[in-house]
Amino acid sequence: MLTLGGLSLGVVAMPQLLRPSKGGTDATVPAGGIAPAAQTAVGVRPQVAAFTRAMPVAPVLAPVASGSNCDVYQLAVQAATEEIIPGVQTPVLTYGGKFLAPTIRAKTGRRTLVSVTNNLTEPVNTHLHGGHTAAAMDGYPMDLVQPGNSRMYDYGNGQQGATLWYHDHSHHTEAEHTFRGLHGAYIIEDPAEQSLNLPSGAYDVPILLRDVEFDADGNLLFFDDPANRTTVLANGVPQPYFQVAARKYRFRLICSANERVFKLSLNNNGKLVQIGSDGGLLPAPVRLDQLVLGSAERADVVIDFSSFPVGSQVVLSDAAAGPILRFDVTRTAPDSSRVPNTLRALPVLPAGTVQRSVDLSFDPGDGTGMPTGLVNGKTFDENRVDIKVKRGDTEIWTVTSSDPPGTPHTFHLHLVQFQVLERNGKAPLPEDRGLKDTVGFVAGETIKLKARFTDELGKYVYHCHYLEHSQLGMMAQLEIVP
Ligand SMILES: [Cu+2]
Repeated sequence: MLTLGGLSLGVVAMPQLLRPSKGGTDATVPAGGIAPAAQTAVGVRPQVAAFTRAMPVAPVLAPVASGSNCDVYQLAVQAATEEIIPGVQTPVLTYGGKFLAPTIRAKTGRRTLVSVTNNLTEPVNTHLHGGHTAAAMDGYPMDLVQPGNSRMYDYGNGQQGATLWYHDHSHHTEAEHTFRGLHGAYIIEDPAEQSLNLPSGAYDVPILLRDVEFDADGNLLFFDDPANRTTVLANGVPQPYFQVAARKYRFRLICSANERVFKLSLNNNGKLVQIGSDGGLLPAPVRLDQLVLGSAERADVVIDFSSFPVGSQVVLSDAAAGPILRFDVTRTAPDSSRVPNTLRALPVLPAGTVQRSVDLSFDPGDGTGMPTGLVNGKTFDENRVDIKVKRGDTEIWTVTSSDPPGTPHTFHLHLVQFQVLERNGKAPLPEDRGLKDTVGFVAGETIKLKARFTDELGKYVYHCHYLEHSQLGMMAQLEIVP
């Protein structure tokens, strides 16, 4: 069910209000010249036979040039079609021409320069989610790449190894652009992790999980209740299979759904061993029967298929959506990898010296149109700095929502990884562990987190990562000052 502040969102009202007219642009023209789905379109659950197509693994993007301490990449944002449903060509937005965007594999301490060219007919930009990135390179919502233009993003990759992702962050179109395909995996490999001997190479596989809705013609249906996105895609494919060897794999799970909390488990008594979260490795592996992963969160898990005989099938399911991916154990393979009992200690942060409260909510207005997203009672304004943070400070933030109880949100802070200290005055939940940049919660809950703002100066946003919420203004900005 749709719970934007307890309101029911009219389908017809959404295009105008989610995409305000800018400079005479027809607000109902979907992104990038994609053929518009009728506003009255209704979602159709495509009939796709389960486990008949292989899950693709995104190609690793090859640099176009490399220096002694940097790699240069090119990504073109362009419209394309993709056969998501067998026999149906679906218009999508892409980084590089394919719905499943290429993976960028960076290294800790080695710069990455990414030139993004906009081949659409409307502005885009790119944010490296979870990146400890200079403000000018962060994909600020108003820092746009105009049609026909290119810009270079310069990522220092000074942080420890982590599973990040890149996605569009252009204000008022971030939700639609990301939904239609503008997102991909960005992995920072860390030489300091090599001695751990975790599964690597072909056994280190990113999996982007997201939900989607189609209309009767196979178009992606964005302007509808997100609760109707009932088809789940793993690396862009509904219910694929993935052939594995009877050995350990590291899967980097990325929830790239706009509004979703996955509750993932394996059948056949399979275990998910979580080794990392948003910002990198956990202090120690955690054996899970169920993994909770909400919008924009990541979890690195190891699955050991050696306990399954060749010929076995192990299904990854979501508690709500059902089976989403089947692992087929098809062969044996040598395995010298391991999951050590100790992975990587969390950084010890100084005591917090500044306390802040952040409240995410909706203003329902007069109830006839779309609500307005608010942070501490104010909708996003690029000309307003909501808080000033002194560089180097460690702060304690208390995050709540004054919406009707149960309204879901997910809080995302740019630039830094934080540690969740408490949830509802108690110890954090399993999904809160490790270094986080995104944390899901519902109205009525209280999240207390701690972050240290190091290195960079300038303006960064913090917002709800239910992207339709940030698109409606549930976003604010901080400025880091000397
Ligand atoms: Cu929200």
